Amino acid sequence: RRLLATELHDQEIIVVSNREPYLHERDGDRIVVRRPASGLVTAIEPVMRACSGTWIAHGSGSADRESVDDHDRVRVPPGEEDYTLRRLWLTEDEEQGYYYGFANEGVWPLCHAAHVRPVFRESDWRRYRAVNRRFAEAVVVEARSEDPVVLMQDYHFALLPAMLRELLPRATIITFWHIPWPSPESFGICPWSQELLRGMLGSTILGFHTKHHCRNFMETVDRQLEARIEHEHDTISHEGKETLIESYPISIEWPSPEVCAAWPAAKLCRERVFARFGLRSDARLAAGVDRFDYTKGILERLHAVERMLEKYPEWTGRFGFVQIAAPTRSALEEYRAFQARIESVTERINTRFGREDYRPVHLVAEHHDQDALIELYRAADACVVTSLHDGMNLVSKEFVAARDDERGVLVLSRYAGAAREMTEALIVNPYHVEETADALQRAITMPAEEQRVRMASLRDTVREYNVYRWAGRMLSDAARVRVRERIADRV
Ligand code: ADQ
Repeated sequence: RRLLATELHDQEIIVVSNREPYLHERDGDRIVVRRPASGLVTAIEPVMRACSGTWIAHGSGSADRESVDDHDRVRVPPGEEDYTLRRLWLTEDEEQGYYYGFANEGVWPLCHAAHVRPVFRESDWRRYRAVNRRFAEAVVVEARSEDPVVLMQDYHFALLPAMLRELLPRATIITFWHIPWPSPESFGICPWSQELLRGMLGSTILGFHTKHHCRNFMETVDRQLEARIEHEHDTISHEGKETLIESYPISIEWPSPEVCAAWPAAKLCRERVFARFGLRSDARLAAGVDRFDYTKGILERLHAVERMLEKYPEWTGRFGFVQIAAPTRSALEEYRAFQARIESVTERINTRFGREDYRPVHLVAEHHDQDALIELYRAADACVVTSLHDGMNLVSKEFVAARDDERGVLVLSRYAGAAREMTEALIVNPYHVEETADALQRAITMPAEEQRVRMASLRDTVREYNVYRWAGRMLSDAARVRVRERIADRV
């Protein structure tokens, strides 16, 4: 964190993301501030606290929508006020077309191999373009210099880099794509694939979580645009501008000793969670924590739990699976149908294996605060991450960070970017129900010493490759490119 602050000394930093890091909600007469369930916010927030700057995002909290003008700025986090949050308020049409339509019914399924068909509507595309333009103009309004470092976040803003490049040619534009990049064939079905690629190539640096996503992106450009690709230097030159394509695996803020000291003991967490879900003291507990999204493999996870109970009947009455799922994008039919399906499968498993005083599956479709997540992570014998496709997956890293007792087993999908680093997890193919059920069985029966060895090694990895390293590497690459560009300007 200190290194990052040094790296950023005197540098103007602007972050652009769809989601805001703090939602101001009205609760009667009070305004309550809430952090959304979002991997992106989890990752960028500590960086912004370290370096100040301005974060521009779509205002989505209900509290002050009516009472603010378009140039709405607040200092956050509440009480600490380390940086400025500038909120852009979108109209319902804009939100519908840009966010729900093009970004979440188009690009999200396009980039995730989860077998949900993307939907491309001309009207959504027009809104997406217009909203990207509004954000580009907002960056110009907020910028205090002609060459800020702008960190663009994610698939909501594929067009923004090239738009901003026109408005602020000397800006250093770092775009981080938080979701996977698919194969050229998969991406090619998008009617506006070339426009998206051109937009992204306005970036100085384009970051993905893994080398595999970088390679997919370079191949996609190779097939679709007239561009020079230099694999040796990981660069793409297009219309006189060079973009560095690099992998930066995202992570979490590693908890400080003071933070860990304030956590309740793992034993106490276990007692509380067991009491809340009516589990016997000798039972085993597995947990899942996700946004309620079809890419997270929650259905496949339930099938694996069901198969495990079927195959190892000795667990009936002595095993609980708690799935915490934060409702997300509920305005979309696909998401509502998915949630209903999960609820009905949960019901079926509970009817099949439950008894009057016992339910094997507990589905809690709610957003939880940080303390509640830590309590669950520390209580569980296993954390189950079975994403069908995931850029990285931060839940797996949060679980490991919460286990300073070096207990607990991570079951992790091989299709999550995290599987590349977290090799001591039990790695599964989530589509393979039998394999995942056996991994669950192995996790909840793993001897303490094996748990310790695996967990200690996972903790070393996440501690070292934390979110500051993610941001630090990106920003020092940006600093190098900046120096090179400034020298080239002079000659
Ligand atoms: P997400 O798809 O949101 O992120 P993930 O990385 O797992 O996925 O992050 C989810 C975050 O939300 C975690 O910090 C988690 O604790 C929190 N969360 C989940 N359920 C919650 C609940 N019920 N209550 C409260 N908090 C909850 C996207 C990509 C990922 C990538 C991240 C960061 O899809 O692949 O890892 O961005 O780049």
